[in-house]
Amino acid sequence: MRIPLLGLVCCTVASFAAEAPLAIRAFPDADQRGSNLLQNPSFEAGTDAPDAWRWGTAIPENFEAGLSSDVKQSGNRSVHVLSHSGRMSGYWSQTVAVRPGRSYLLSAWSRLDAGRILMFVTGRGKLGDREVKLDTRAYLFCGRGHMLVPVFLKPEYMYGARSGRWNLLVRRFTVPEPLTAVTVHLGSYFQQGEMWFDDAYLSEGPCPLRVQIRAAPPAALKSVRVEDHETGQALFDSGPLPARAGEFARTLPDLDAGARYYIRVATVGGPEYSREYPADGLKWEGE
Ligand SMILES: [Ca+2]
Repeated sequence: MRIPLLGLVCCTVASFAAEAPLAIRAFPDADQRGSNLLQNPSFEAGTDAPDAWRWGTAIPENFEAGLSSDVKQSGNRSVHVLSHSGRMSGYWSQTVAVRPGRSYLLSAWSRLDAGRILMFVTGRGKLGDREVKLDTRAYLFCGRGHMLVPVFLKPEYMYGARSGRWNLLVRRFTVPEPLTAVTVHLGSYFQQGEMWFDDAYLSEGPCPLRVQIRAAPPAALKSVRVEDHETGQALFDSGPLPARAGEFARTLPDLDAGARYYIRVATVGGPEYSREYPADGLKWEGE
């Protein structure tokens, strides 16, 4: 699937005190990879529920789950999960044919207004007598709704995703022998909350990172740097951008969209802004 580049709701970057006049977006460049292995990845097809996805939970009455036309990142719809309590988890799932031994990149855009998201991939098989399991996870939580917010803690002091903004979930994983199918799950993990998902993407092999930055005048871009999340080493440096540059858009073929980075943007006569990729507060678990 092609992740639409235009018409997206651009989210601004938080500085320490106020919203910055910059929109920074980074995501897997699906155009460079071509096919999406997921069906109905933007949740546009279906009447009561999205085609090709199934809803699963052990306590159905704990959830409201379905298509949403009010909140979407692209097209006309997203898929929605409202969890009334933390008693149970619930997920939208889809099973996909894969090739053992190959590396895959899974990503999805999510809006989390409260609660905890879990995006995970599972698979199970037997290699001789040995049971083989795949269980790889990405968690994202939101400080809003926490019992101490906003009375004792300001929302911006809470670690985790900011509510009302589209966040990118990303996970790279390798399919163990002998699995030929895996199941992708997007949903709520044992916490009261509300969330939406849109533009899921699963592809085999390497996938480059695309970075798009837009400055609202009079702000202008000076330079863009992408750093390794762990070491801080600069992996890409644009050098000085043209005078009064308002936009920067580039696919970085050497940077894997399945890894973690800091994107740092210097502005002309203004502060430097930074953004974590894939999302602030995203936690990975498993292979
Ligand atoms: Ca959509």
